[in-house]
Amino acid sequence: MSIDSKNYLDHLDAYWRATNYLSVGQLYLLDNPLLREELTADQVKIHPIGHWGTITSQNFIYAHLNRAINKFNLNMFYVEGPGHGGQVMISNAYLDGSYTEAFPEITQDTAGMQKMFKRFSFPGGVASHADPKVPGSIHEGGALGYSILHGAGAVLDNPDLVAAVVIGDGEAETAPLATSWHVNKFLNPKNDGTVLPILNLNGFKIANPTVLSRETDETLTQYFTSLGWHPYFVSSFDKPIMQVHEEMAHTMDTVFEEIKAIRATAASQSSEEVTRPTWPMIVLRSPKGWTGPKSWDGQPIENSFRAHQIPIPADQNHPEYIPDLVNWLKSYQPEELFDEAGHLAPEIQEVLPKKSLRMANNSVTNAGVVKPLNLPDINDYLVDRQVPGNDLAQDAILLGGYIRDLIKLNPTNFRGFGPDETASNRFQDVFETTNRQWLLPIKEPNDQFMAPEGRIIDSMLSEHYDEGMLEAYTLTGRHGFFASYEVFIREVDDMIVQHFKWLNHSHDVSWRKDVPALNIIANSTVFQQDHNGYSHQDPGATTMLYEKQPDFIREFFPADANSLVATFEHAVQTKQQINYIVASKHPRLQWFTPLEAKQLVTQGLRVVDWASTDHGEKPDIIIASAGSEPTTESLAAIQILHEQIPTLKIRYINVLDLFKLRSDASYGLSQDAFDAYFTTDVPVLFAFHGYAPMVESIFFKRHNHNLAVHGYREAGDITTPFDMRVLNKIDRFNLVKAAVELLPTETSVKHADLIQLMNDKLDKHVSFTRSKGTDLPEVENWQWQPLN
Ligand SMILES: Cc1ncc(C[n+]2csc(CCOP(=O)(O)OP(=O)(O)O)c2C)c(N)n1
Repeated sequence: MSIDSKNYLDHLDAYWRATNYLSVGQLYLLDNPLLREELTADQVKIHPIGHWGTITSQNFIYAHLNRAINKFNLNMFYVEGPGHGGQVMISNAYLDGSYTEAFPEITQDTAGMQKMFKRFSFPGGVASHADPKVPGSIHEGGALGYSILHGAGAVLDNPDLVAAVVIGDGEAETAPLATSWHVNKFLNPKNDGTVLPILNLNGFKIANPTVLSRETDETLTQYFTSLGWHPYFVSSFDKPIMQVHEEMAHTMDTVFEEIKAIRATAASQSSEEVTRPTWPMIVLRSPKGWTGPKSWDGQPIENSFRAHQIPIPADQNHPEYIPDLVNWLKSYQPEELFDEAGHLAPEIQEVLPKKSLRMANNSVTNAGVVKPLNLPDINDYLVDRQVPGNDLAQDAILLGGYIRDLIKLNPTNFRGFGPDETASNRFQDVFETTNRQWLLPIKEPNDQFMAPEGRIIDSMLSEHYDEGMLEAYTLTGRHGFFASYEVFIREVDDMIVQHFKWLNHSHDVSWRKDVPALNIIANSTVFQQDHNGYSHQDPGATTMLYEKQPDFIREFFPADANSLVATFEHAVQTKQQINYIVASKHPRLQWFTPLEAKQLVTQGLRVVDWASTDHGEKPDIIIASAGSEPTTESLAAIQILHEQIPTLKIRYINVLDLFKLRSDASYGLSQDAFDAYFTTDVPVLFAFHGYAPMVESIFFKRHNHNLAVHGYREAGDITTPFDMRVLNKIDRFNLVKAAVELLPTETSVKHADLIQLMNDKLDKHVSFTRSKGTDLPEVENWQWQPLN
């Protein structure tokens, strides 16, 4: 049967009807899947839950993508922007056999179909979205807006791959999606694959019309042309269905010929020569709830917002509406679509792609081939200092050098993403080996480090780009990092949360392979924003992530360059987790030897002997810190305490991997191990980079509640680096005061003079900074003196 024949399109139409039938069945039916007997109330769900409005247009697109695969032998996968229509990918995967391969109990017969219907959006069953249990999905689609970015991240460094990205017209209104059209400026047509956006203008969202659907084709042509796309329009309105199939088939043919031509041109050029092609895209106008009930209760359903979820109220408790449901289901003529046993009729099966090209089975959607990274020898980067706390370095610069060489060793499966901040975050050494990928004209010397091919994508000021593309890059088996100002990671809180949810749920899916970690580097942190001020001061992503299930998240607070590089080396080797690394970029004192840095990474925390005076005995006080500035201030406070109260037995603990302290994490310290570090009763003064309640809540589940935590407390401003610490009371003087106050009353009253001395220092600090605009020399020039 020729793909271009009318006969083929008749079969494609039948296939489409079959997917539509299966999609309605999943919404409503518990049993009697092919209506071989009269449908009774107990065979209908009590609470049908899911979405209808998006389904048939997406099934239509999917069917035509299958046809294009057959015609052009494409390596393609599907991104379901309106992921709330989970039936789309399930129905299509079921018919092409991928679903049964993933879930053998869901057989391709009446019994399997019944199970598939029942478990959809049902307690103990599967989600109503394109979640990790859906073969072929890397995009859950519940949080609208990220579909193009996920498609783009997947095709980076996958030159043969096409991401067919269906975008809802409601989704198109979200901020991340609205800016995603510019992704065509960052994909290299020679080394990267193709994103084919298919915008479905079905006219409505949950309760409103959509903006783009009310614009004319002419206006939309101008809009998308100005964004660098070549839009093709197909409309299903006011014409026979077979004409719509013909128009869609013709459009798909044109689009894939165009893509082939773009690729052929790029193949004849060097990767440095290529420029941004005008990629094609498709706009499909179709009614929301297409092919479903036309109206209900005198109100339009098809082509209305009312089609969004469950269009008619037929359920077990409303048997009077069951005949309407049956009429709807039978309108797809299931008797023509499925044979006696419930298999898809053999002649319809001919429109399915061959096994290896099925979108639901594309290996790229299941981590692809995870190639472990070639790692540089970390010993070439770690700096061996004889004395701690005596010299300054910029932690991020050391890490930049490590990443530069990591990129050199892994030229096709490691990438860095950032919102215009790679240089600002002090990773500029990476540009000794690579460039920023950018397909628009480059104007040197006004521009710098830009080329059509480069391992850094940071030329779009969009945290959504970074997060979204990195997510998909890792979900398809590659490695990388996203570095951003700490505060603006909050722009993508929800994206990180959605990725966490993906990892959490994919954990339960036996056939899903582990994917490389999502590494987030929080630079330009709250205590390093003295030149930007309060708007740039928020370490709250740490708290937000703390609230999640800890098995998929780690938070690292390296206090110096050695421990930062050792942390990063560890992070890029991990899988199935989000690594949140808080990194310092300003000149800061350096503390740990290469060995100590590595031990901190493997153990998560360490008692630091050279900063402790307890000499194996029970300490009078434990001082702990997590983060660069908290560590410097804790150590400075220890020095003052030791000078002023030489008999005081202090234990200092540096915490790198904070969640090791959690009792609710599988990798957390046992209660005994925790007590060995922190005891059950000795006062603990904890200086923390983030908000204090997080550490307080960790300790709440431990024995020792004799705790004072000093962290960021929203006392932010544009001021000196040390004044930021003073304002938030994580400075050495306030820490000393807090330590004395934590000591038993009889000891602390003896040291009223020390409290007074600290108050004097603080007063001096205030008057000096307010008159000179800089920090006290005794603070700026302070160095660690070994404790005797
Ligand atoms: C970021 C985000 N905001 C709001 C919602 C709630 N929501 C779910 S579906 C929907 C309408 C989606 O419309 P559209 O993208 O056109 O999808 P379709 O019409 O194909 O269902 C909304 C607002 C959401 N899922 N995600």
